[in-house]
Amino acid sequence: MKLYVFSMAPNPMKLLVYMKEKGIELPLEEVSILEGQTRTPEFLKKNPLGAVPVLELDDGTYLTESSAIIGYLEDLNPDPPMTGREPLERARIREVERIADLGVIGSVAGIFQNSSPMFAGRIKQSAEAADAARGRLANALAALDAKVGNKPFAAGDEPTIADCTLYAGLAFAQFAQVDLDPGFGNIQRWFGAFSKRPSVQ
Ligand SMILES: N[C@@H](CCC(=O)N[C@@H](CS)C(=O)NCC(=O)O)C(=O)O
Repeated sequence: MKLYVFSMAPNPMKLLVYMKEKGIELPLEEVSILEGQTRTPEFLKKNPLGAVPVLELDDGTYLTESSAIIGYLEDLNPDPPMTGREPLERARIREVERIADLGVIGSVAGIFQNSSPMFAGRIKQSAEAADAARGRLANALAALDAKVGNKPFAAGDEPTIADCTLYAGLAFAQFAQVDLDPGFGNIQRWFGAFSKRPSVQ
C-alpha cells in the first residue's frame, strides 16, 4: 500500500496523526496542493475529486476519503482500538469526531478559502460566507468544549480518532491564522496537552 498526502492539510493530517498513534507505517508520497499536483490528469485518475489523502491498494485500486481510509486501517489493525469498544463509547467517539470534522475542519476551511489571498484566484470569495463559517466554528467549539470537559482525551481516557481529527482541525486553524476564543478553556487545555504527544511532533 502507498499513501498520497499533503501533510500540512487537515484531512491528510488527521490520518497521519492516527497512523503515528497506532504505530502504522506506510510509504508516503507528498502531493502539493499549492502546486496544483492534486489536479493533474494523472492524479485525477487516482481520485476524480482531486483531493488527498488517497490510499493506493496492493491490487492497484485507490481508496479515498480520510474517514474511510482510517476505518480500513483500523479494521486491519484493531489493537489498540481507536474507535472505541462498546456501542455507546463508539458512538460518543464518532460524535466528537464528526463535530471536529464538519464543524472545525469544515468551518476553518470555509473561513480560509473565503478570506485568504491564497484562494483569491481559485474561488469566488465571499465575506458573508467567511462570517457564516466563523459562526459555525464558534458553535462547534462551544459544543466540543462541553463534550471534552476535563477528560484527558477528546472522547475519554484514551486517544481515539476524535483526537486525531480535532488536533488536525485546530492545527489547521493555527496555520490559517483563525483565532480560537480563549474562553474555550477545555479545548485549549486539551490542545496544549495533545500537542506534546510524539504523534504530532
Ligand atoms: N472528504 C475528503 C476531503 C479531502 C480534501 O478536501 N482534501 C483537501 C486537503 S485537506 C485537498 O486535497 N484539497 C485539494 C485541493 O483543494 O486542490 C476527506 O475526508 O478525505
